[in-house]
Amino acid sequence: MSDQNKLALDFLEICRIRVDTELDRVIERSSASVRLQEAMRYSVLGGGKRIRPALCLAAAKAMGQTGEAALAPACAVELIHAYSLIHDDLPAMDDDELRRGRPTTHIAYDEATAILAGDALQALAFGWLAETGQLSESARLSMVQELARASGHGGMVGGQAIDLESVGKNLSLAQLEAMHRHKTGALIEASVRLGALTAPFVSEEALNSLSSYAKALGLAFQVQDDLLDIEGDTEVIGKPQGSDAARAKPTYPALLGVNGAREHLSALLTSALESLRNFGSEADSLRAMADYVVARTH
Ligand code: GRG
Repeated sequence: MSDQNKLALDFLEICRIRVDTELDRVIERSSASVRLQEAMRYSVLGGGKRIRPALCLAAAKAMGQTGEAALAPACAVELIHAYSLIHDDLPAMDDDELRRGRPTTHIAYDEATAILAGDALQALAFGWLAETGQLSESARLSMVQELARASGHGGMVGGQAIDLESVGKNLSLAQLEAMHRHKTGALIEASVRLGALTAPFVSEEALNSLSSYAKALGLAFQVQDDLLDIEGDTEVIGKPQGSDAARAKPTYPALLGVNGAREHLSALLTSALESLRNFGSEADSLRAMADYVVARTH
């Protein structure tokens, strides 16, 4: 394991403990029925890498914010992520029975409870962000706006809609990237921006650099996800675009070939790291996270 990867894994573990402790406390305190609360806890605290909260905390650190102020936005982005996974797994969407090695929420509970748990987690994310005492009123308002943009029709939900509409179509690379920029990229970018916005002062230039970093990283995340998806499915790798398997879901390897997708991944990593060129060692956790995202094995 490279030193960078060790750094990222240690950082992720520290973030996981901090964030999970908070998430557990806040869900416990919620006024949901026992069953709904259980489903919320099951979906949020049952594993997961915590990439988004770690990016949020790493961006805060890069801006000199090492206190507790970034904890609420870090938890909020993880709650939005958890809600998106619950809804994505539903029969009307991807219809998956397993997530993180366990039954999906609608299998472990039932469909209605899963929908409600997702809805409740989304509302909890915005409420938490709006109410946190660690941030000024204007910072909270900016963050709520950023998170709404990233998770709604102009971001994650919009990307999911494009994804559903593109099944069976041959997308160009530009169309594929546009879909991923919305579906997964927007929340990853929001995670980084929210973290940065917890600092008392953030220059426009620093925020733009962090956004560029996050945009490249968001796409890199998806390329690596596509590569990991086909690793266990060599039949799909061998199928040319236009075959049933390639048409079923547009992916980077289907468009660029496996080697092309790997080259693209490496170019995105270079671009993400280059965006941090004006930052010093305070951005080392962001650098380690970028290396981790492209080298991850799950
Ligand atoms: C249905 C509202 C709604 C949105 C769906 C982002 C999204 C849109 C769905 C997520 C489902 C999915 C499989 C997206 C592809 C990106 C991906 C692999 C997400 C999983 O993220 P990780 O790897 O998950 O960070 P963990 O389990 O580690 O938290």
